[in-house]
Amino acid sequence: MVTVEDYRSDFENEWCPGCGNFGILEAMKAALVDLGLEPHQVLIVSGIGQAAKTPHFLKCNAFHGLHGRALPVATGAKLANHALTVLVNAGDGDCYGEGGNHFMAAIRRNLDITLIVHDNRIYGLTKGQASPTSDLGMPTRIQPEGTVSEGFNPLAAALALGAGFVARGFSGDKAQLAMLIAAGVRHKGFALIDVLQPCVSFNHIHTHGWYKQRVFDLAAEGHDAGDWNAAMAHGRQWGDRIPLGIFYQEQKPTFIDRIGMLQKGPLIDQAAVAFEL
Ligand SMILES: Cc1ncc(C[n+]2csc(CCOP(=O)(O)OP(=O)(O)O)c2C)c(N)n1
Ligand code: SF4
Ligand SMILES: [Mg+2]
Repeated sequence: MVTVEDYRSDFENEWCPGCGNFGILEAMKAALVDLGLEPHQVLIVSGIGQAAKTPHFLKCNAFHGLHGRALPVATGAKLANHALTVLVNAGDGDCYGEGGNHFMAAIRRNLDITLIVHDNRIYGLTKGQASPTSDLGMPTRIQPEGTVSEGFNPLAAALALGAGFVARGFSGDKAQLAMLIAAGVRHKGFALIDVLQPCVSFNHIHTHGWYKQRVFDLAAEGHDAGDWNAAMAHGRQWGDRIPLGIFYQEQKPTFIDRIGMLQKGPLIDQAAVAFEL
């Protein structure tokens, strides 16, 4: 039986003490164990950033690539071997900024990939510039008078693009986050889990305590995850009360369902390749 120990890596971890990334890493391990997945069945893909170092700290198949380019790599890997469980770890800058177009394309394709975005609302690795999810007017080390762009809302954008699984977790609630990650992996199709992640070094506004005072569980308030309009309304909710949980879930045909030759099994097991739709 697979255990958390099977995923323990010996890589040295230099995330700052107190960083929310630790909670996400623990929740990922718990989810993979809960799913009963052996490390050889799992591929974790990332781009560049503090979040993107996550695959180093999990002992399974991993690909650490270029900034903003995790989703194209994950797409190729999933198409070549769709028997693999593929997860992506990305930062808010990595996924919604440099990789924004790939985010849109991945939702539209609906490949069976789980995307976990470590949303610290800042560029952490490059020491504190505003990211796409930094709110309008948020002061940073580089923009002391505040950002001059509107913040990007990933949940509302994903819903508007037709995503079949849209969720938000919090690194400070590992049990709920592990549940959300496992649900995202179980969902057949593209799954977005945006994770509120404090960056203790460069985001002094969205701290662990700031989130603790505001987050609430959508499920406990009777939210119907099949109701797109309610999901969108909660997706736009921010401020004194911040919802967590599964905002929306709908089963749709995946990219693999739509391609005839992929029905015959993973490409890596097929001797001759003749493309047919
Ligand atoms: C194409 C490209 N542009 C910019 C950079 C520099 N860069 C590296 S990490 C990073 C920001 C990372 O922020 P985020 O994705 O939010 O991850 P975090 O470090 O906050 O986890 C930037 C701008 C790069 N490596 N490649
Ligand atoms: S800079 Fe921020 S995101 Fe990066 S390790 Fe430190 S606390 Fe975490
Ligand atoms: Mg970031």
